[in-house]
Amino acid sequence: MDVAIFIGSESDYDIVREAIDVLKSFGVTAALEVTSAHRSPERTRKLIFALEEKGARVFIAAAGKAAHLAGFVAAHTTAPVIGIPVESAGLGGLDALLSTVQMPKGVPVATMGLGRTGAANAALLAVAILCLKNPRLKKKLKDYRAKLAAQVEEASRRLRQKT
Ligand code: RP5
Repeated sequence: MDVAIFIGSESDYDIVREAIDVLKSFGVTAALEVTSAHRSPERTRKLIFALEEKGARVFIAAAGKAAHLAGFVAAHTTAPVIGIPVESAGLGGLDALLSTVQMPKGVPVATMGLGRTGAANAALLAVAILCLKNPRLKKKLKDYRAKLAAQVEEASRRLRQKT
């Protein structure tokens, strides 16, 4: 297992599924755990150490509201930590975004954008980190980017024909 994914609540699963799908498409293995910085801090602490032991090289943490999960993980490991802020009722996710992004100097969290796009990008950033020591994975990431570029050209061609 290469990537450990934590979600603060089962209700975050729908968002983080996007990250799991992207990782799967790259053949990157991941372990998913529901664990909370606030509701189960001791479980979270133990899981960080246990999953590092099992080979996790990147952590992804998704949480909403006063989202301290990614920061909590970052406080317990020197592995790269990627945070996904999750939207919720009330403040619409701005609460989670600011809680995740505003880490104190010394303990960074790579904070993604909100929602499914943020989750997909979290997986892609994890892949980019793993690529540093995996040329085969790097080739897959380059192919993925080439596909995106081809889609842009194709969209432009389609619209040109309409105008
Ligand atoms: C956070 O509070 C979770 O990450 C979730 O996004 C939010 C709401 O949790 P539930 O009340 O749905 O369990 O800790």
